[in-house]
Amino acid sequence: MKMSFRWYGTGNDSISLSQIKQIPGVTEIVWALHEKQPGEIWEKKEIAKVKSELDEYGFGMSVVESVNVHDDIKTAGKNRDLYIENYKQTLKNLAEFGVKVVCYNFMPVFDWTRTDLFHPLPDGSTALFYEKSKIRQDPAEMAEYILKETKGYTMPGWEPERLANLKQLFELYKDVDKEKLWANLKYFLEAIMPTCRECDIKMAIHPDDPPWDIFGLPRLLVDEAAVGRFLSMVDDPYNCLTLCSGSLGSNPENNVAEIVRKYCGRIAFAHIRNVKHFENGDFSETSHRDCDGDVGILDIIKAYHDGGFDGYIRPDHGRHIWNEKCRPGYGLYDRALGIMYILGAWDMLDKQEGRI
Ligand code: DNO
Repeated sequence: MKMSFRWYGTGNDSISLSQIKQIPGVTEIVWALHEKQPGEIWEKKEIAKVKSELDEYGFGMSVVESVNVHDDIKTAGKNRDLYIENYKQTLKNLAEFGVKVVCYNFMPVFDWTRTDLFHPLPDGSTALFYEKSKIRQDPAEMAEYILKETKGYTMPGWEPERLANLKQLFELYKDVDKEKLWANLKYFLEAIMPTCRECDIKMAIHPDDPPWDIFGLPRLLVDEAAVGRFLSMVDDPYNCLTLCSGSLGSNPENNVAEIVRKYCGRIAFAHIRNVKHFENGDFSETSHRDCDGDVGILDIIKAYHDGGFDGYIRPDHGRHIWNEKCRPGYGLYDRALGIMYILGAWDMLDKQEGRI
């Protein structure tokens, strides 16, 4: 397992590389060119700039999160082949800098969705929260609220330029039902797999967050059956998963540890996030400690360990603690605590097996 930390880049993150360097065990930075619009080619000189920043601290740049997929690819729009060619060129450029895993998602219109970005928790901290009843309301109203609450940071998946055209975006997806979306995903993956093989880059899809349809839009990667369908639909070792425990785990029916056990060999990137469920269907994100949430963090870590997981892992969203001013879910302190929790459990398992 290789421990990583998501960083949004110089001038785009409240956290510095020198701070991350002091978190024990982190060897990789999960990065992206956040100013790029879906469909644009990532140029070598832009990638080289990030590499030189990371080199200064001895961090690897093996994982990109995300190279976003253009809506024409998701909807089989008229320029999909052009954007697929651009995607392949981006993969080739990334491969030259040692990138091994590209995380992406295939969610229509919205990426991850929450109704409150700074919800108060009983311990005085705040965390991301999902209130089911709010989702039935107007999506435009919600997009406006989310953008206002990002406190000046850009939120991946919630690019103001895209969301300004929300009506047109919904229009694009009006004839795209679940089966069409599956077919468009298959078309995309089959087109890029030869490039992935040639470049030795694994494509790692992020599950839908939350794992159910919202605002009438179809969502695909929602449970174990869907994960199985996805992996057999394009049965290629380069077609992999970003297994996000908090996304799948938002549905209490999903047993995330079981999914990890079943598909460990096809998980290229692990997101460890904890979530607490409420009876009315709401959920709150919590600390990474197993007993603070319901997804079974320790069972999940054990499942990775038993499966000999040697991919990349990162603590996912944390709470906002100690008055930290940071991007929602992506502060320094609680994610650093999360890393120590994950490494503590992992080291103990290694020790029990005489590996350390
Ligand atoms: C949220 C993240 C997602 C993820 C994308 C991958 O915090 O987990 O935005 O990066 O869905 O494309």
